Amino acid sequence: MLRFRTHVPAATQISGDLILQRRQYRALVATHQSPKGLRIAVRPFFHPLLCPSRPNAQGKRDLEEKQRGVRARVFRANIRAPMNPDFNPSAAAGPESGLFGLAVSPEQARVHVLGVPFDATTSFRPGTALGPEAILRASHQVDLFDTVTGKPYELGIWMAPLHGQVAAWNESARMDAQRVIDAGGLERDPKLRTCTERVEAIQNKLNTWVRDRTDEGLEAGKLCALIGGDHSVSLGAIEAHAERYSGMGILHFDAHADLRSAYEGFRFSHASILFNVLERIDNLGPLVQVGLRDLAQEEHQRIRSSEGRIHALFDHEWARFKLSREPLTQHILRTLEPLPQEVYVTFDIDGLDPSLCPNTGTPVPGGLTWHEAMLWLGALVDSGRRIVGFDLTEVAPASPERLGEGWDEIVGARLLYRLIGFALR
Ligand SMILES: [Mn+2]
Repeated sequence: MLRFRTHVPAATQISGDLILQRRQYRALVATHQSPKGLRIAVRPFFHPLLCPSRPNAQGKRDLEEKQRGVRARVFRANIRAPMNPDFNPSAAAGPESGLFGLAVSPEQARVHVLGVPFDATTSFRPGTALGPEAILRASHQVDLFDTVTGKPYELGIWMAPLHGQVAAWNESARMDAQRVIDAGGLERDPKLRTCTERVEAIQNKLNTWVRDRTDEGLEAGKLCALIGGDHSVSLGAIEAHAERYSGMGILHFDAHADLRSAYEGFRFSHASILFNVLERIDNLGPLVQVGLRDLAQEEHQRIRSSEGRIHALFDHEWARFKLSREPLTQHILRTLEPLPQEVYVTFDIDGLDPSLCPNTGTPVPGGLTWHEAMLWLGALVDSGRRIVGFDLTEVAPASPERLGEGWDEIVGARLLYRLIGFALR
C-alpha cells in the first residue's frame, strides 16, 4: 500500500513525457494502477540539479523497474519547494530531496551551499569527508520554521551536487598523506617529501576549485556557505569572499588556533588554515578567535605578536566570563569590537563542547554550549554587523553505514540552518 504523507502538486510528471493531473494522480495512488493500464513505479522526485543524490541508486532502481516491466514512473513530489504554491513547510522531507528537504533551483535560491568532502590531512581520525553527505541527510529532520531566525527557507537554499572530483582528489591525497602521518610527520622522515608535495599539489587544485565555485556564487549575488571536510577546505572560500568584501573581518570558532605554519609537513593542513589565510590574503580585517583551548606555543606567540591582527578569546577566559556578574553579551560585544561591519564566519564544530560533536577529528574538552554559540552569533548580527559568508567544517558522522542518523550530523545540520538564518537576518 502506497501512502503519501505530503502534498501532491497540481501536475506530476511521469517519465518525463506524461503529465497527470492531481485528480488522476490521486486515483492512481489509490488503485496503484495507471489510468492507461501502464505498469507504474512510484519513486521520490529526483532532479540532478535539485537533489545532490547518488546517481548509482537511480541506476539500480532503473534496472529493477525494467525487470518488473515498468513502463512509466510517477515521481512522488513530497519535496519542500517554497516557490511551489502547494508548498507546505511543515511537511516531511522526501528521502532523496535536497538540503533541508527543499527543492529549489540554483537560480531561485538566495543561499548556495558547497559541500567539500575532503579530509586528506586529518591527523588524528578521519571521517569529516563524509560530513557534507551526512549533514545533507540529517537536514531533512530540521523543521523549516525556526523560533530564533524565522523562515530562512523562504529565500531558497540550494546545495550543489557533491562533486566526484573532490572525492577522487581526497582519495589520492589521503594515500600519500597517510604515509607521512604514519611515519610521524615529515620532520621524522624527510624522504617523504615527494608525498607531501603531491598532497600539496592536490590541495592547490582543491583551493582553486573551491575559490572558483564560491566566486561564481558571489558573482550571481548569492550568500555562499561551505561545508567540510576538514578545516583546510575553507581557504578558497575565504579568498573569494575577501576579494569581494575587502577589509572583511573573520570570526573563528574553534578549539584550535589553526595558526601553525605547517603541520606534520603539510602546508595546507587543517591545523594551518588561519595561518594560510593571514599569509596569503592581503585585504583582510582582524581575526577574532573564540573557544581556543588546545594550541602550540608557536601559535600562542603568533597571536601575541600579531599587533592587533589576531584577537583570541581563550576558552578559560570565556569560562571566567561566565562566572563574573557582568551580562555575557557585554563580554561578547567587547570581544567582537575589533571586527568591521562585514564578517566572514569560519566555524570548526570542535569549538563547541565535544558532547555536541563526539566524532569530530580532534575533540577537546571544554568549548561552547549550543546556546552560547547562538548567543555569539546573535550578538554578532544584532550589533549591526553582517555575515557575508561562512563555512562549517570538521563534522564527522559516527557511522558511514548510517549517514544522517548520527548526533554529530544532526547538530551540524541545525548549526548550518542557524548560520544561514543569522546570515540572512
Ligand atoms: Mn579545530
